[in-house]
Amino acid sequence: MTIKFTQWPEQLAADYVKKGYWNHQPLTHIIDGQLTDNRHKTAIICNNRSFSYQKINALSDQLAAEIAVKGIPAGSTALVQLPNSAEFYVVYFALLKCGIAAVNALFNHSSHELNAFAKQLNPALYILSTEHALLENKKQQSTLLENLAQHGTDNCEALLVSPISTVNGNELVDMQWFDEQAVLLLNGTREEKINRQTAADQVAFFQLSGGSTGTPKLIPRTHNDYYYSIRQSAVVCELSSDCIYLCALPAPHNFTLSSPGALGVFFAGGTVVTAPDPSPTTCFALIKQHKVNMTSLVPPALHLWINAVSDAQNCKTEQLASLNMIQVGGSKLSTTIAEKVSDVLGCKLQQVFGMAEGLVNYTHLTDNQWHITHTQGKPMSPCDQIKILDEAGNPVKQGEVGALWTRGPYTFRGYYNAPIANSRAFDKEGFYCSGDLVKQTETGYLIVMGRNKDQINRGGEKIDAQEVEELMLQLSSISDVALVAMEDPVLGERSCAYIINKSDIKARDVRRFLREQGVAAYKIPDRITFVETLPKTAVGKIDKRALREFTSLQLTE
Ligand code: OOB
Repeated sequence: MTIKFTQWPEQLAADYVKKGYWNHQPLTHIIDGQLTDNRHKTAIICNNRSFSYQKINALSDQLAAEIAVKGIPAGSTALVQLPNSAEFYVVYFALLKCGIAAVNALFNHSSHELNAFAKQLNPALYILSTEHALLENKKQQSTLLENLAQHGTDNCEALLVSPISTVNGNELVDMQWFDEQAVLLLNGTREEKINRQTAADQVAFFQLSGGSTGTPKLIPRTHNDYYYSIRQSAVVCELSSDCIYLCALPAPHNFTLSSPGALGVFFAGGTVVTAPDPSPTTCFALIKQHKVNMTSLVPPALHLWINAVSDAQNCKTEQLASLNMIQVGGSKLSTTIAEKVSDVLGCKLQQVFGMAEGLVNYTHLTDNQWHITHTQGKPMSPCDQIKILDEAGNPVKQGEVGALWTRGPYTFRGYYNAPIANSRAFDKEGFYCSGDLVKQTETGYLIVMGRNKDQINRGGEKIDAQEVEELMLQLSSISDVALVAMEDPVLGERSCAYIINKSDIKARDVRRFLREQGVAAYKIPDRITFVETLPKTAVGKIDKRALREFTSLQLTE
């Protein structure tokens, strides 16, 4: 059983292999590579527990064996939602070993998002954290868990993971099958080694798209393409086994997983320290305690870090003494903030402009200050191809703004099972339209200037406007609605809903309704404005550009 997905054309694929971009190794090779010289080195520090490479490998072997015993075949899919923790990586590698392709939901996704993923994938296995609020909702009949209750014993399995557990003071991972009382403690009881990995040119797992078409979309990532992006990221970011990386943003996100992220750090033989959130209070203490030298942040978190240090000078900089480099990406970083990083935080800045679909751009550590503070970096691979096109589809002149199209050895070729979205997102040559408006410097670096996709980038968290609009339209008192971005000094953007109201529904009713639908909190509109009409374009569509301009005028008044 293999998962269907859009493959790269044969000739290109052969070329990627010939040039060594694709090495035909499974993603678990990342850990295998450390099992000789580095096996006793600490791979992960999570709360008060630390796990060597050997331990992570053994735990994922044992979990893979437990999953295999349940009879879930290779080629199945799994829906996983775990917090930043060692368990996240144990599960990640275990599922790879079983040949089960996981979609890793973000921890702040709620039942609406999880249901949408489950509907598309029909997972044979759910892996959820017992600490997650969703499990509380079990009694409140969330559709997802109804699903689980129905299928839990026959069609699909569910594994519950307790993130923090010490049993008799041992490093154990505590997991429990949904339908069984017995707690499954991964303590080496199963000898069998499972190796049912999918072929390297097949789907290893799914990344999540930020979305802009109303339905959350899944991005198939193969071992070959993802492993290449990890190796190349590790080279560009000059990672070595000395790297001690703080994973403070959500672990499944493409930034913290592979750019170079935790997988890049494992590849280099370094150590990943997990943080439950990116706040200065949480992170500064972890940095000091574990001598962290690298981390990745979204711009709003960087903003908080800079403020925290500026407010309390010496004691904070002393806490950050080991920190050598902060990567910032996910949304546009202002030049003013970028310029403060080295002075205030005493470390280097690297800008990262990436996407779960593939292409990742980095500024390089050796770049001059202008490139580091004013650009979002250049494509990391010599084999990345980009086109910057005007509205008519013609290449813009060098330095002019246009839409970014890209293809290459680690940029996907199609969303999972989404032919209509794919026909719009790709051109005939297989270039993917990222929905970003960029210009390119003479030196080949990209500067992100805006967006032509219907999305709000709320401090790195992406909101698919259409998805939220469609939910609001389910309220019979709303006859039309448009969700647009409004500028925000901290988050960069927040969301504003313009609503045409048929009766006298209140903003709080709309928010309550969305919460009842199980929508992730960051998607609930920050501002709701009731209007008589919505501006329309010449072809009769809602004119979102006009609405955004109207919003920014209102904010500056
Ligand atoms: C990262 O991935 P996604 O899939 O959550 O979001 C991708 C989109 C890009 O198309 C762009 O619109 C925006 O996020 N973005 C940036 C940016 N980095 C991402 N916009 C402006 N400046 C930047 N530096 O966000 C992602 C994936 C891998 C590495 C880093 C970020």
